[in-house]
Parts: sequence; structure tokens; C-alpha cells
Amino acid sequence: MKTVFSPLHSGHSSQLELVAGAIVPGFELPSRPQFVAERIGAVGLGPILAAEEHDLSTAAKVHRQDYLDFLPTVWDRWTALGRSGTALPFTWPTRGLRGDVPPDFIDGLLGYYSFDAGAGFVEGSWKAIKSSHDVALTAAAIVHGGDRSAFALCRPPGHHAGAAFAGGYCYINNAAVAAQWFRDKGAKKVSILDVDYHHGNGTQEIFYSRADVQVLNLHADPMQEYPYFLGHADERGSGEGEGFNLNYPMPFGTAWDRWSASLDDACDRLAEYAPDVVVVSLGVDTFEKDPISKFKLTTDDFPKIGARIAALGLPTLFVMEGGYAVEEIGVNAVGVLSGFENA
Ligand code: Q9C
Ligand code: ZN
Repeated sequence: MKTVFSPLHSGHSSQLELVAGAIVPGFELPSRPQFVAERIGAVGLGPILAAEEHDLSTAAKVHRQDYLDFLPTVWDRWTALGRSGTALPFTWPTRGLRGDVPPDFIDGLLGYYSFDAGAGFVEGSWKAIKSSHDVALTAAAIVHGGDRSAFALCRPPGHHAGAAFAGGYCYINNAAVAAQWFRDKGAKKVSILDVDYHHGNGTQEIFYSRADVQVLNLHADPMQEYPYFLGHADERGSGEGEGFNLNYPMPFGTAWDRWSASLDDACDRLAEYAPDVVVVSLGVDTFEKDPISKFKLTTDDFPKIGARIAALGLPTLFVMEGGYAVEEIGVNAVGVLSGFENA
């Protein structure tokens, strides 16, 4: 399996995060994909290729144009005020406030274009965000070109980013852009299978009223876990998209037996849908030692995920999402990919 990766991710670093009442260094570290890349080399998964630049025309079909126009401007607006550090929002247009009028001032705009304070900007953030998008589309083109699978080693991740908002370490929804790209290249139907610990709220929102992209999400129950306000089992799509969004919320402490039953059901539903291509939002924060998560998957479980997905017998693009047990991310993420390859 070929991997696509870009060194430009590394400029997106030193973001601060608010956790349990303390400002701490973020969990979404630049070392994350480095551990994955090292493991790819160690097990000989395949070559690691550079990303090719892609314009944002496909992204503009899943994100709002004003949001895409805003992202590259954040750091300049921030530093123009003499500021440094991490650009973060702290005011959001929730119920009772107006979500239809973007303010002029950067602090207001950051809130307008986000749903939490989990996606900060530093100097290298935009270049990293764009490179992550390019990684996803370069890997998608490898699958479109005839490879059975490819791995987009994206950083930053994407599945919390919606049509017009960032959040949860995510800015551009790489998996959604890739799915849209496959559609534009002739795929009639695409399935997105999201196995990250957190609900992929952005992906769900983007495709919620569409029947041409099926979205299946396995995640911690939003009654207990971030992102809290989406991901319930009764969210099944709307209008033409009704029945094409499927959520599998699971409680804290979920281990392989229960998790894999959800995966089996999701894969059965995916097979019934019979897409031309599968996009896997590959988070490995389901791992028992993940520092921000509460599922109990073990290192031995990850290859079984890959094998189950391989049994679908469909062209498959893997897109890196979360996973914060930094040293084990490589073994676990590459475990999924090797499990797919060896199935
Ligand atoms: N700082 C992904 O796995 N957690 N995003 C907030 C308080 C946010 C996870 C906890 C977790 C986002 C791609
Ligand atoms: Zn996650």
C-alpha cells in the first residue's frame, strides 16, 4: 500500500488547549505522523510519496466558500494586531444569538467559523491544513488510478470540520473532500466509514441530506463524550439522505467484542449500499492507552479492523484522523493497514 505524506504539517505546532481547567500543550502533536511514517518503514508497508498540490475547487463543494477564504487569512489578521501565541475563539453563536452575520473582528470571526476552542492557528497552520488536503487528494488519485488501496497520512485531521466550521483539531474535512473528489471522477456512490473514537460530526453534517455518500460512524456516545452535540443513533439523514447516515454510539469502556459487533453491522450496511469506493476515517484513539479517550481496543485488535474492511472487497482510501497515544499510533495505525493488506 502506498502512503502519501507532507512535511508541511510540522509548522502546525505549539497550539494550546484548554483541558479540565488548565491551559496545556495540545495533544494533536507534530510527532504523531512521524511515528506512523517510521512504522511504515519498519514493516515495509510500501513507499511514502510526496503530496501533489491540488486547488480547492473540490473542497468548495463540501465547504462554504467564505469559510475556505477565511482559513488562510487567520494568522495575518492575528499578527496584524501585534498578537502571537495561538489564535483561538472564545465566543460562539449558540441558541439565541445570530449565526448569520459574520463579524468583522478576528476574535468574532474565529467563533463564527468554529464550534469549539479545539482548533487553534499558529504561523504554519494554513500551510499544514492545505498540505493535509493535498495529501488526501493525492492518495485518492492513487486509488482512482487502480491501486486497491492507499493511505493518506493527513495532519491535521478533518472529520470534526463541517461545511463552515473548524473544531476538534480539524479545519478542512479531508475525508469529505476525498469522497467528493471520487464522486466528481465518476464514482456513483461513496461510503465513508469513520472508526475514530469521536463522532465525525463534520462529515455527518456535510453529507446529511445526500444519498450519494453514505456515512457510517462508530464512536463514543455523545451523551458522555466530545463532540456532545451530534452522533446519536436516531440521526439517520434527512430528505434524500434519509437512511444514508448511520451512527453507532458506544459507552465508555467499550472493548473489541462490542466495538467489532458495531463494525460488522456497519460493514454489512456498507455492503448493502454497494459503493464504488470506501473512504475510511482512520482514527486510532479507540486504543486502551489513548490519553483523551475511554475505549479499550488493544494493539492486537487493529489488524482485525483492517481485515474486516478488506473483506468488503472494495477500493479503499484510508485517511488519518485521531490517535494521541503518540508512541503507539504508528503500531496501531499501521496495524490496521497491514491487516487490510494481509487479509
Ligand atoms: N480539550 C480527533 O480525534 N477534546 N479530534 C476536547 C478538551 C477534543 C479529537 C477536550 C478532541 C478532538 C480528530
Ligand atoms: Zn478522535
